[in-house]
Amino acid sequence: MSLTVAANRVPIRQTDDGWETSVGGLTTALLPVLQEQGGLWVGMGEDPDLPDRQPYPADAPDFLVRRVPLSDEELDHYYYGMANRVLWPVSHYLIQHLELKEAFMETYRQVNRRFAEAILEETEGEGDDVIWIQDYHQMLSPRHIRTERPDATIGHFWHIPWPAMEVFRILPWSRELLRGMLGCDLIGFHVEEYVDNFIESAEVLLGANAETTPDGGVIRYDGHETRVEADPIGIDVARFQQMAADEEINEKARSFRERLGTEKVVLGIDRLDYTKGIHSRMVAFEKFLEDNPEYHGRVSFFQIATPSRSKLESYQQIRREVDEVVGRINGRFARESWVPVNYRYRTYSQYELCAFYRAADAALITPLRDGMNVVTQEFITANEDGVLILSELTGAAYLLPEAVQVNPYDRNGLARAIQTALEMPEDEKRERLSGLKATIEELDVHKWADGFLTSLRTGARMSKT
Ligand code: ADQ
Repeated sequence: MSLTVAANRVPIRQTDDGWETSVGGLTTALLPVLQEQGGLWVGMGEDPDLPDRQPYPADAPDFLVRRVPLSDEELDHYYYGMANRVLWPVSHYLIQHLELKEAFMETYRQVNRRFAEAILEETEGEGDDVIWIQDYHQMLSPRHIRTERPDATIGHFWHIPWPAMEVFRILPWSRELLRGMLGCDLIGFHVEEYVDNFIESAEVLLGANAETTPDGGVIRYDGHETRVEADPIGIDVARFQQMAADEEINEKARSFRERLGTEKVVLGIDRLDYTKGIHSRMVAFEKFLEDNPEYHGRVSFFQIATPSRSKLESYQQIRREVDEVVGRINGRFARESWVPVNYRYRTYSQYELCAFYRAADAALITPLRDGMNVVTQEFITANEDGVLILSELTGAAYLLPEAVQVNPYDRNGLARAIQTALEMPEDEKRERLSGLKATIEELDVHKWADGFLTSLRTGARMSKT
């Protein structure tokens, strides 16, 4: 088998020491497959100085990196426009951020077509070769490929929520986008609820014929069959377990706690995105401090937010709002050496994040909506004795009943959950965490990739134990 991956970004980056593969769940899962079997990775080209075709690694190539070069305006409309100002907010039910501009869709069409052309140029489509497209940046390319090559094997994994049909249909291009997706043989989502929403969208908006199966469903449209199924993504469990056992990381975790100087540490780690609920979480922490003066001086909230999509006004706005609420809480409650909210606006290495995960007594992971949320899984794997407070509006929540689940819009409920977490008896904490760990081990990202590719190639999902 030869594998073609199409994702928004290519999996390699240039550093001062040369080229290296980027860190992240998707690359961790797919690079071993590409290295073993050879193949191709297609992604956007943002820098005109980089080649369109780059065999990697240069000295003994395992696979080919193919860039689809984009002009600044194309990047603006396709990526910052259609992907991030249309598909992202609508899929997360945050339609106040929706900017429905025809020019975004026009460029999205062109860029999707160019991705499809790059794939067709570089592949022959023989035997059991497969094409695996990732995420909401490429909804139309499956149909282009299907039209040119009716026998191609095309899969797609949708990493964010698929919204309720009534929300998806707000998009003036909802039918065209769905038709694009239905060029696939298999579409994977994190959880069954998204599968159900997708099936309903296809039935109602396109009049497609759908049948539910034990694994998800089969949609028949325009003479083609598309299977849909839930394949929840995982993390590289072994890597996180290994980091968690590393003495240096444990030393870092201890010194971090000492520096904070409080009995209890509550942690938040996210991309700075309005879907992640960082602002509401801070307001809930403020409420917790209001209601529980006995915790003043005894608990610190440590929030890390990675800069993300910072060119966009809505992201600049959430940054200002978070800065403001941190200032307000600290201005109100800080005393002597105690700073209630510690906030870092920067990126850390996975190694550093692991030390924070180990140090925390509780993780506050409260997105307003999230396809899965893998920070949850990283915390569960790396931590030994903490409590997970998890938004019920995440994909992860469907899989993790042992978490303390909260509605992220419920400020009082969230404030009470913080108290519950900080006062939870040791044996209950251990019991919950061991249930959570068992689930996360099953969700491993390598199993996820193998499972999806097997299902795509054989037309049947591997049986889950
Ligand atoms: P994201 O929205 O990016 O992913 P998430 O699943 O939480 O969300 O993954 C974030 C990743 O970024 C984690 O691996 C985390 O460690 C890392 N990260 C966060 N803050 C960081 C920091 N300060 N420094 C360094 N790294 C940081 C999308 C969907 C999710 C879905 C994933 C995978 O929105 O719902 O879980 O894809 O399918």
